[in-house]
Amino acid sequence: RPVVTRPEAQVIDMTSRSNTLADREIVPSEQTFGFLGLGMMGSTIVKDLIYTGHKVVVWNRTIDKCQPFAEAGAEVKDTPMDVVEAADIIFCCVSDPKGAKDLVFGNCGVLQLKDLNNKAYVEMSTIDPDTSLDIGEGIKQCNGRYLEAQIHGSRQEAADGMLIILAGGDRSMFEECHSCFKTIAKNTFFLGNIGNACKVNLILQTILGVSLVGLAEALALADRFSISLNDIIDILDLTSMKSTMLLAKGKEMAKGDFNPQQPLSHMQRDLRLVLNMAENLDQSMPVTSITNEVFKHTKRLGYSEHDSSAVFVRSRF
Ligand code: NA7
Repeated sequence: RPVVTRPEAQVIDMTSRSNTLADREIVPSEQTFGFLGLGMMGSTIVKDLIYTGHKVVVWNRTIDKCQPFAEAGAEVKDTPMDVVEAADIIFCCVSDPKGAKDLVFGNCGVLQLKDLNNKAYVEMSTIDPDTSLDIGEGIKQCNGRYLEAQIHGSRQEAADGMLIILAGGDRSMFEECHSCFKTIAKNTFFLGNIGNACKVNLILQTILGVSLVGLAEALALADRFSISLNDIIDILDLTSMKSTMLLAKGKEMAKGDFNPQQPLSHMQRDLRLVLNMAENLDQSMPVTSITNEVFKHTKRLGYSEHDSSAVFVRSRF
């Protein structure tokens, strides 16, 4: 079993802006935007929202992470409920469905306000359609409006303002969030009812997860033959199989550089959500099931916080 060190914590540089923002004409909405969750994705998004002139109110469970945003002009609140009181449109971007539900239904959560007075709640955390329906129902019962806006892309794509937004739910909110989405994403899609965007996001994650495991196994075999992994990637680049993702992840595997662009724990969470969805439909997904097992095992080896490409380490055993 290899010695595993945690990847270095990434630091948000409040002074650097995504290059693409210079080319985009963004007229910031006059509304006040709340933001719950300042992890890697949340921080990167909020940084650019502040930069493009949006008025932002933030909260994070670990309060220290709010400090740079306070210095950059955001208002910091003590609880999610306080953020909702102070904002018109509230974004949530936390690790998983449980965290997303806690922030809405939990202690000091959004619904403690009882009457949301037409405020708009946008769920950006990666969640399954059932969780999204539950959250949407809770928000609407308290006179709020709800949009799921799943963010598809890596941390680097977030930093470059090149995410893809997949949205479902309240169409008017989709329009109201336009200046925020234009700040952080290269494309936005409105996919209809609540749940649709979650489904599409998880389907894309299935393609990604299965592809990564295939790539890792193939490169591990090359390694056993002592064939240079860089040669394989160079040749792959000349074939019709090449893709930005396969080439980038292949290079990371060859270098053993697993700096988390998308943490392995998030990839495995997504595959778990996919398999739960499939289970409810009696949809057979044998390859995805095995892919999930491979990621689960890699997690057990200590690679949760590394990039999903660390799945290569397991394949080499
Ligand atoms: P990170 O960098 O792992 O950050 C996770 C964030 O979620 C961070 O702010 C956490 O707060 C927060 N979190 C996690 N669980 C909870 C609970 N139970 N309550 C409140 N806050 C919580 O993830 P990313 O930023 O890369 O990704 C976030 C989402 O965007 C994820 O769903 C991706 O798929 C898309 P902490 O700072 O630890 O106190």
